[in-house]
Amino acid sequence: MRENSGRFFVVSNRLPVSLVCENDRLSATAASGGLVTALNPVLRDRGGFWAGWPGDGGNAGARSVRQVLEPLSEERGYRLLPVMLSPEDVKDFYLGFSNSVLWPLFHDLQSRCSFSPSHWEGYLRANEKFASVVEKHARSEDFIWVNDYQLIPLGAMLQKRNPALSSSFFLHIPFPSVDIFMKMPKRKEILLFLAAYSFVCFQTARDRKNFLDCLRVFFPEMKASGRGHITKVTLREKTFLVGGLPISIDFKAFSRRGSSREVIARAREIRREIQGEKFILGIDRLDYSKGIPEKLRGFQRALELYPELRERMTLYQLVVPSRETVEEYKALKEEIELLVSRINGKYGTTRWVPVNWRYGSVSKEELAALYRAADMLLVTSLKDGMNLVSKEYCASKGRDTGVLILSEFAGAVLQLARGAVLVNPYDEDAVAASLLQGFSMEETEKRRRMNILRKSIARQNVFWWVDNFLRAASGKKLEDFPSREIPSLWPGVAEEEE
Ligand code: GDG
Repeated sequence: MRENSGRFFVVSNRLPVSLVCENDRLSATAASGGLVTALNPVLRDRGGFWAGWPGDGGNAGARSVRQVLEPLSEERGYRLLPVMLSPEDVKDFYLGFSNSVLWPLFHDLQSRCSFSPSHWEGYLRANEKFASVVEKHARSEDFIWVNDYQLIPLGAMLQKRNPALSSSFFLHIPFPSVDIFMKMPKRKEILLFLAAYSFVCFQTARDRKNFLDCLRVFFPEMKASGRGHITKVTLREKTFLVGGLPISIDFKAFSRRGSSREVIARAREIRREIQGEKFILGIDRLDYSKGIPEKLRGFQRALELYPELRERMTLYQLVVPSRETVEEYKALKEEIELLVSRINGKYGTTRWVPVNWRYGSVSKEELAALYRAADMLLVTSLKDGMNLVSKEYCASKGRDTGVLILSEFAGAVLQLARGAVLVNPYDEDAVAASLLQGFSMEETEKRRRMNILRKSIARQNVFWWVDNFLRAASGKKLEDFPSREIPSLWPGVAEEEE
């Protein structure tokens, strides 16, 4: 190992663990979500730091938080660094600018935005808190990797504090087209913050193009050059790189888990539990961008248009809790409940319940068994940065076949279009037709498509993604980083944080 080589330093809004304080006892639960699924295998492999907000339990006090996080860092093979946020920060930064402005707008759902000047102030204030933690622990040779829309200003703030700290940025959600981006308050500031990174990367070439178009509109003097995945941009005498790289999963890990004896046995059990010939699966976080009501309406339409499918296919929808305190999300949950009971009331029989749904999360093994058991996976996102669930489904299938029905508006479509059945989630008739197509697809055709999908995901897996990201950002490869090293805290920092 090279003594002075730089380390991985990942920063994201949430840590990969959440702290909860109940009856004065602080405990940690593993967080799930796309960002964690993608980055966890990388840090587990290479070690380094992961800085982020540990959730509301983080207010328990620095000493108790450290007592819980220290052993977890040892267990995971990388150091977890908490960034403490106040309730005010959570209101203005997290629920405010991040989730009431950037999230809906970047998902083309501008009518769901609510703008308020205090949101912007909170956004900057919280980013300064992240900057202060990163500055304390990072060295100039570290690879600082900032993730997602909550932390756009962080790179510029770090540079201001210490010009030797340069960082790269990955946006996990889509970047909107110019006409939508124009509607955002502080749009120029957001572009300039992004331009402060040495490398800014998006999920797809389309997102990258949207970003470059926005730069051109607001800063006509900017210069862009280069072909392929990476564009070189010069703006206000600074040069930085812009890329488009689709995030992925640890294909081998999903494939192995999906083919384990326990998972296969559990998948058989699930098949017996689910009534009907064909089992259709949906797995989504509770979020309006995922198009869950649209999925349910499409399923209902299939039962209406094709009576031959009744009593023969069952939808199992797992909805993973998210942003539960927000009114809009509570309303979405109620809408789902209402739609499910309407469908079941209208079409259910003594031997068949058309839709089963569960609000909660399941273990990795149960998730693998669900993927393995399902005849079809139905993804109807109205807009999605990538959608890892669709990749996990194919990776978990092993020798079994299955049909992936994929929204045209998920980033994953750019890679998976050749093997998936594509659908416009806004068109109920089209969703219904895709279900009929999946239902009646020949075994050989399913196998042909699944092979294409698996090959493409195996090739462009998460390590491919990280390697390309690192190469573009720093000219380094994954192996150039120290292997599984848990960095110690700077001398003095541990005491200071007490
Ligand atoms: C954002 C972007 C982009 C779900 N339920 C359980 C569970 N999960 C895991 C899945 C998957 C992840 O959560 C969901 O990832 P997605 O990519 O589908 O969606 P987001 O969370 O919205 O992710 C998205 C992603 O970032 C990465 O860049 O693809 O577009 O919105 O990994 O497996 N995991 C466990 N139990 C569950 O019940 N263990």
